[in-house]
Amino acid sequence: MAEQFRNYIAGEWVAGATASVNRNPSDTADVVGEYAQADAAQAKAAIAAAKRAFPAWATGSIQERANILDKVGAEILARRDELGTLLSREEGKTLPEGIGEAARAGQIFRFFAGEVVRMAGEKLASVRPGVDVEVTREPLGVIGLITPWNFPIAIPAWKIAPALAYGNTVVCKPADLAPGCAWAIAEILSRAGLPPGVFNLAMGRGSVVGEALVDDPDVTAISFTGSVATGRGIAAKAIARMAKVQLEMGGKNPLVVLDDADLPTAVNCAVQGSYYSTGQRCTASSRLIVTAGIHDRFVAAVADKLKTLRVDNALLAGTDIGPVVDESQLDVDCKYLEVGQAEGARLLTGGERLQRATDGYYLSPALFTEASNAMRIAREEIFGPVACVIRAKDYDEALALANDTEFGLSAGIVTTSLKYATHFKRHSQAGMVMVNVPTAGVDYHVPFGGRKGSSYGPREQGRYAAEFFTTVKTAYTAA
Ligand code: UN1
Repeated sequence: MAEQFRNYIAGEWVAGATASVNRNPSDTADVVGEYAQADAAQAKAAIAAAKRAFPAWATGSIQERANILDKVGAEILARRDELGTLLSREEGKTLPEGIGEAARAGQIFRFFAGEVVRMAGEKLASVRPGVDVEVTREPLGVIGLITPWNFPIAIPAWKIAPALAYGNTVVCKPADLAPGCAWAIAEILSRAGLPPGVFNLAMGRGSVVGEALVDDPDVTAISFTGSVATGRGIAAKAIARMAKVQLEMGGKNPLVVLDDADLPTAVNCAVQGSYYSTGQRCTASSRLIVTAGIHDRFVAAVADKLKTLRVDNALLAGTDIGPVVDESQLDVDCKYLEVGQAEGARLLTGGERLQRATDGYYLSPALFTEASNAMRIAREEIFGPVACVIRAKDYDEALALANDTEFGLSAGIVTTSLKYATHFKRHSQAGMVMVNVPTAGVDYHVPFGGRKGSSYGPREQGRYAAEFFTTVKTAYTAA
């Protein structure tokens, strides 16, 4: 029988109403475990526990809070290989990527351990003589966290750590498809000295647990990462009841390659950004916008490189690209391969279902050329190992194409020109701009987020996380 993993509510491990099977996408015969699924009543119990725990946590010792977060970070870092292996097994990114992501989660906890004791306010003179003004930050209350499957340890970490650091209590609902890493974080938190109810894990379906969090008046704020459609639905409901909301959603990130680019750098940025982690990153570059003078050389070099990549079981040494996360995502990817060809783009290489020693959702990295920015493959987020090349006559046209999208998360340029790099940094309409580095793969201590349809609300990560996880108070005192 598969191992059973329970929810963590009010400091107790509790069985769910039902359970769901977490399966390894590299080897569908391999069951990671059976994970509890909360029903609406259990979600409510988690919210109630977080509400009860809030006053004491919000006003308790900041040294204790910092110690707990530091301890959690240290344990995640010490266990990075084991947690990274779990991640790769449940999600399908390669082992080096899984271990790297686990390490990132540990660093995030340690970063926010430090932030706990660095929270500062402001003191100003009032325009009225004899009056002082103080501006301070306070926690919000119970925060509902809804996290995706594609970064199953880093994204829970980058929402849980700041939420707790700034004095909030938490109910976390991880993705149904890959809840194992969030469960592991919950298990570490359960031994770290948190008072019961400060952190609760309620695994289960978005339509049940997610909805309970979004609708409950006791949940003050919701931070969500996932699809555009789900995000829009959450925003509408949250705003209707005046809850604070932070959304990280899709991307259709451009990587501009100019004639003066260093070709190996351009190829590395394109291949890393578009195909690593199986293209399942909201920061993935899916539009390669290439100026005429380098276009053919770039396309040939990327196609050559893709042929050398090994697509196989995520846990095998030497695998460059793991499987697609599940059958329904594979269907989406394959549908877009058809759509692109029907629209007139040329599928230059890849896009084939592959059989490997273990039965998994393997797809070879697909590159379209002769794409136009009007095509659906250039406008809609695919979330798979699929990218398209769009030809541009010069930098100005490339910039215009890069910005011609509903999204605005990350945008990259490969160039040796200071003039174009500087102009692109100023004029890109994305939240994050990358010069000679891939669009995906971000640091943990600086703001993360986008513009337009990609994000809503304050940025995540770094000290900017305080914008979402706290509220500001302005106090006036006449002495
Ligand atoms: C990264 O590119 O390092 O869901 C992080 C996502 C993003 C995280 C990307 N929120 O893909």
